[in-house]
Amino acid sequence: MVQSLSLALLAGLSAVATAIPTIEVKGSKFFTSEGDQFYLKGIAYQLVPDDPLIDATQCRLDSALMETIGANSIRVYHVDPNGDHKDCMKAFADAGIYLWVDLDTFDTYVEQNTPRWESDQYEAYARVMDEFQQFDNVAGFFVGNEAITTANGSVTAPYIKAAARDMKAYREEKGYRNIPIGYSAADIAELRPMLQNFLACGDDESERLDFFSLNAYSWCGDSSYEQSGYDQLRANSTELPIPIYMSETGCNTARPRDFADQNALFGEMADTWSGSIVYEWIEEMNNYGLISYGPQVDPASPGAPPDGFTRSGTPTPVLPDFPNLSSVWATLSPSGVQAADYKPTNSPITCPDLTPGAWEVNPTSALPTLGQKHDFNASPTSGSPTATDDSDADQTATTGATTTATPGAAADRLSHDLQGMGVGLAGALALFAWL
Ligand SMILES: *[C@@H]1O[C@H](CO)[C@@H](O)[C@H](O)[C@H]1NC(C)=O
Ligand SMILES: *[C@@H]1O[C@H](CO)[C@@H](O)[C@H](O)[C@H]1NC(C)=O
Ligand SMILES: CC(=O)N[C@H]1CO[C@H](CO)[C@@H](O)[C@@H]1O
Repeated sequence: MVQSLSLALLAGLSAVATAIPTIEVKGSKFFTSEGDQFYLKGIAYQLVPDDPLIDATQCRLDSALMETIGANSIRVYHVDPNGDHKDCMKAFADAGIYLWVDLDTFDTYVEQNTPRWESDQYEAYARVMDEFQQFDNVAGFFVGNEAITTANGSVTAPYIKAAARDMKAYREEKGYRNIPIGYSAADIAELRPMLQNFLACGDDESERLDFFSLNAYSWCGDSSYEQSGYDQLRANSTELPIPIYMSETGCNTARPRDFADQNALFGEMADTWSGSIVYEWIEEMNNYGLISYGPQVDPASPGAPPDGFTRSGTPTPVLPDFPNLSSVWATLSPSGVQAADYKPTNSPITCPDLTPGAWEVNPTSALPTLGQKHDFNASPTSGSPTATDDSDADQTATTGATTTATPGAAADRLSHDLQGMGVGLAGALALFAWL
């Protein structure tokens, strides 16, 4: 105990003395500012709907436990730009943990029923960037999470790309550090690989994402690199000029979870992919938790949390999931390449062809400008809302709608959970008023 206390003190001191290196993109990989390749060992972290990075005590408890299993990243879906995040961000930095955070808020995210990129969105995204750019352990921003949730959602892609373009421009204009800006996609088989390629395509670096990431739940239980389709995910990413990683993974349909996909991500795929974020830290109704803050209680009992899942306190590992992830990660630490030795070889890629019923974005159209909304009565296009030819758009949209369940189905459900929170913001806030 004495020994671990003094070790903890030493760790605390050295954290004060040395700032955490920042994360940057070079070619198709992430590097630390010290030149080491960076692979995410991440965990999705959203204890409360509006902002889990306010309660410093909680952040210290959680980051300390995450550090014991080698996590180096958390993903947070919603933050309040007006909150004070200094102590939480320091707690995570002291534990060597980076933040990947969504710029979109509950009422401003780009979504496929009403694709748009307008000033209320721009301003809300900018406020989150203004707050979080100050922290060296912010590794990346998302301009959206699962904005597209069905096979016929491709017309929304240009709005995602426009959001990234404008947020990159805002970052330059303000003189902020080059914090990577990307997107987190639902895994929709019908849109592979067009969506990732569209968001990464073109010669103009200022118009493409800095990274792409995928929420994939296709590796369940006793699967394999081939059976899960991960081999295809790798094969379809080798030409990508930007980094790619899994922004959610951890299928839970087969128990216990053994996180065997991590072996592939940090093994066969490590030349192309940059690691993953495991879904998720807190145990709640969806049963993806790595830890809990105590046993579920009867929601009807006095003072009980609305869903029975306590959302703060001392984290207790969920068994055997937590130790399983710990032991898998312990064996995986690809060294990758050093930035100085890495010469990016992937050239810019061309934008996917317009394919009615499959990918309804014209590769030669300009991206939407700020203030633009999608007109579903107009044609398949990425550009002008008054573009012509909708003769086969309606017909193909119908074809697109007959999509079958895919590995993305699980991700879709998660996204619906999250979007449900978004749509029912008032409800969600009321739900958490007891906190
Ligand atoms: C890989 O790309 C091909 C087309 O280039 C596509 O048919 C296939 O479904 C893709 N696979 C995955 C897993 O994305
Ligand atoms: C897209 O498909 C969904 C079903 O997956 C359907 O509800 C929706 O109306 C379709 N959208 C368009 C624009 O056709
Ligand atoms: C990879 C790993 O550690 N798997 C373990 C997960 O938990 C089960 C049940 O305790 C063990 O049998 C596995 O070996």
